[in-house]
Amino acid sequence: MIDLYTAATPNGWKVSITLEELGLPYTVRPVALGRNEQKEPAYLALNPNGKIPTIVDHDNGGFVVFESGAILVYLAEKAGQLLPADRDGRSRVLQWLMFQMGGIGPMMGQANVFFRYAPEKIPYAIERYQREVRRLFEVLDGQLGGRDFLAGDYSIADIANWSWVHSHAWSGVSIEGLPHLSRWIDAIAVRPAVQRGKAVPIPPDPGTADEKRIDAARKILV
Ligand SMILES: N[C@@H](CCC(=O)N[C@@H](CS)C(=O)NCC(=O)O)C(=O)O
Repeated sequence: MIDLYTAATPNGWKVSITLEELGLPYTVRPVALGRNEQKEPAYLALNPNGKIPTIVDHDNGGFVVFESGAILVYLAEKAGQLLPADRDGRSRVLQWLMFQMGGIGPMMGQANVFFRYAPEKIPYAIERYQREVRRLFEVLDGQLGGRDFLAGDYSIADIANWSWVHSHAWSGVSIEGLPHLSRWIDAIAVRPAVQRGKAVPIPPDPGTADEKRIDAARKILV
């Protein structure tokens, strides 16, 4: 059994979607980011960076993995799926996984901070991050032209990027004029495992979701 320490955010969904796709049993351990539980000593002992997600694999002597990209690779290798075994195929998937970890995630994260959460609206910062996110979306669109998925078969690279990109509206970045990216977002969204993983840990309440997200994010950012 695997313990998944998570919250309802893109980096958390990457892992719950991967676990669902792989059919690996897991127990959800919700971490209340708004109450800063991720900075408590017991959690920092698992994840020195004080962020979600983290997994503890009790089938492997309680082995702990933090950093969502590393967790995805660990799970895919454990199950022997969603990451090719051959060197070139594996490298292609890792390239697009790193693209998400080093580009899409940090840039969309900053776009969200300045567009949604910052009490002071700074046009230069909002435009800088939104422009960079749009540029990265165009790179994804180019890669998806003529292929169904980012790197061969459906893989952890698709899961990692999708978990962020599907919420482009929250970052205030349009996907208009990017037909391959739009088609890929829709195709992944209807996968049953993706829908189950996206509902972890708690499906957001549609009525108050925006205010709750902004409120929780502001508490973390102070
Ligand atoms: N590079 C880390 C980033 C994780 C991350 O930023 N997690 C956010 C939620 S998406 C978090 O825990 N924020 C709480 C905080 O910063 O205190 C990963 O990919 O695991």
